[in-house]
Amino acid sequence: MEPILQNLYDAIMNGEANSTPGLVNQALNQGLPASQILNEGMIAAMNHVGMLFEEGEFFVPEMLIAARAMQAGLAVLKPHLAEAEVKAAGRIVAGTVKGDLHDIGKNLVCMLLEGAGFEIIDLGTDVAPEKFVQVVQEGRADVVALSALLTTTMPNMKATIEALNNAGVRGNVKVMIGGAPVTQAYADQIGADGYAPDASRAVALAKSLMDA
Ligand code: B1M
Repeated sequence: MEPILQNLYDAIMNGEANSTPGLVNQALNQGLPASQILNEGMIAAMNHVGMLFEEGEFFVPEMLIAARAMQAGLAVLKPHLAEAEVKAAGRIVAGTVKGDLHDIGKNLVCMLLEGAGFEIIDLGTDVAPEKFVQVVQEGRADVVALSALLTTTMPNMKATIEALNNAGVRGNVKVMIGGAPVTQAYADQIGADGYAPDASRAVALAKSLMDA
């Protein structure tokens, strides 16, 4: 790995929110592509954090400070990831489902979608089904994008689709889902229109849903 990416990886692992933005800038100044910085330096570090948590070596506070460092780095990387194309590819309402506070992946998906010309309404985390329904009822979205990182909150993706159905607006929008525990099989099972395993494929999926 490039030394600067190793430093960035270590900074995120150690939760150094102060030095992380500077390291992202250094990597950019060295001419490394934003996607390589993101995948090798940043997402890889978060995956390592998750592994250590699973093994009982890290606890919630360590995960939290690593996440803060990641967010600080992402803020610097954002303009380089989101190189705008022609605007108004479609309107997307996005959020992490009810009960779930993980937002790094959802934020990345939103950044790339924005960069691809989509207009984003980001409802944040812990979003109740009714909030998505409200935006759809107001006619403000073509696509509903749901993220979940916990097996225990995945059922709230299904609950959101049911709420859209019950409100009679399911036919007005496409629903796409994603997040580490989510699969294509789950998307099929709950009647979502699409699943994407990562942020760049989420952009391709959103484009194909708009075409369809
Ligand atoms: Co939590 N956490 N966490 N956590 N956390 C995981 C998810 C976990 C896998 C860790 C582990 O055990 N290995 C585990 C879930 C186990 C499970 O359900 N199977 C877990 C747990 C258990 C918990 C708590 C329950 C811990 C506790 O309290 N005992 C708790 C739950 C809180 C809650 O939500 N109610 C909790 C809390 C937290 C923090 C708050 C400390 C923090 C989140 C901070 C934040 O997000 N602001 C945190 C973190 C940081 C993680 C890990 C370490 C990293 C997640 C992350 O940001 N990854 C995570 C372990 C891991 O994932 N390896 C873990 C980087 C991010 C870029 O990837 O989010 O997967 P990801 O997004 C990807 C794709 O999934 C996809 O694109 C993104 C970019 O490529 N994607 C989409 C995501 N959404 C998409 C939507 C789409 C399409 C693609 O379309 C709409």
